[in-house]
Amino acid sequence: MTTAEQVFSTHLTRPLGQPTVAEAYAPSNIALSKYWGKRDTGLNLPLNSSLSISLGPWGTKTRIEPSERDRLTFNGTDLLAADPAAAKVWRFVDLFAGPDRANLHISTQNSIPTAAGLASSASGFAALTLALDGAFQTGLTRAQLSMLARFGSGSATRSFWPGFVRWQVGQAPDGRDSHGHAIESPLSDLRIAIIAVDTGPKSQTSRDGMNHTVATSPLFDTWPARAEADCAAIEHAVKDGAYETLGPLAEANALAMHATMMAARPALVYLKSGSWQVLETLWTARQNGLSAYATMDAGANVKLIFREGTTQDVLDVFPNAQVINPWDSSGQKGTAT
Ligand code: 2P0
Repeated sequence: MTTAEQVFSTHLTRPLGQPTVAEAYAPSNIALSKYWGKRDTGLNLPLNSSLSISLGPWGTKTRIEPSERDRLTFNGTDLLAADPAAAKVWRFVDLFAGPDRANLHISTQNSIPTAAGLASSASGFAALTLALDGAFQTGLTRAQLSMLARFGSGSATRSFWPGFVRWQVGQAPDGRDSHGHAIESPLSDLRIAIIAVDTGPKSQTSRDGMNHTVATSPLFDTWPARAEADCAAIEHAVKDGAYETLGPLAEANALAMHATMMAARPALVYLKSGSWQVLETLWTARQNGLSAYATMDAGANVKLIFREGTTQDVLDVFPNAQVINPWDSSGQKGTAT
């Protein structure tokens, strides 16, 4: 059985050498075709492929520098090593840089507005992986870095490129072919709106929720094949610029994921009454001609996809929506402190 340590040692020369100062940015992403369930928890391998759109300026900037002692600063505040989020980061840094690595100061800054209620382990682990790559000059390809970021968080595989990205499920037992790649598309006018419903902590982490759904939901048997088929159909729509195919497929895929979670025992329900209100408002507006579609992740907030020309119509229905251009790279400016 392959271990995470063996995978990292296969791709990275040991010892890695002395680090230099490096900084990197990665956007968060939202899946249009979801990842929910693992075939291998140790190697964090998914049961199906998934496909996402990046969140442009909403992401994470991370700076790494050599330091006398290990130090992790998140949004300007130092985190104790025992903090669960910090422990996850240091575990990943140890995997990447090896057990005898130099001490590091890692500063990370999230540009995602707290009020949006979107925590982002995806952009966090992608930016950390890119910063480690810069600090140790590994020479790995972006696909290899995406594959390694999977060990921090599965959705991080999709945060290495702007725009549409597919995380290929892969076949190799050690997961070397389970990573992201960019998908070219004529849909450069696709926009995302975040409709914040609840900004508090979620009821269960994605990781626990996923494992609980796989273990107990009687609907899960049909999920991996359905999700793989949805991902293939969504990829075709993305490549063909077929927005009117993409939107309904993405919404149906998200609802199928939530139905599968809700069938778990006990039920796993991330959506709240406010989420349903947004969906009902959207569905009514759609009957009246609005061309926008919804997707929801492991939380109560609703995200809409639509074309740039529809932005004002979306804002008329949802005045508090925060609109994002997935290809806006302004998030790369500023410093990680
Ligand atoms: C996704 N989500 O495809 C799905 C849809 C949330 C709902 O990927 O266990 O934080 O670290 O691999 O990546 C969130 O799960 O989970 C996620 P791990 P991750 O975006």
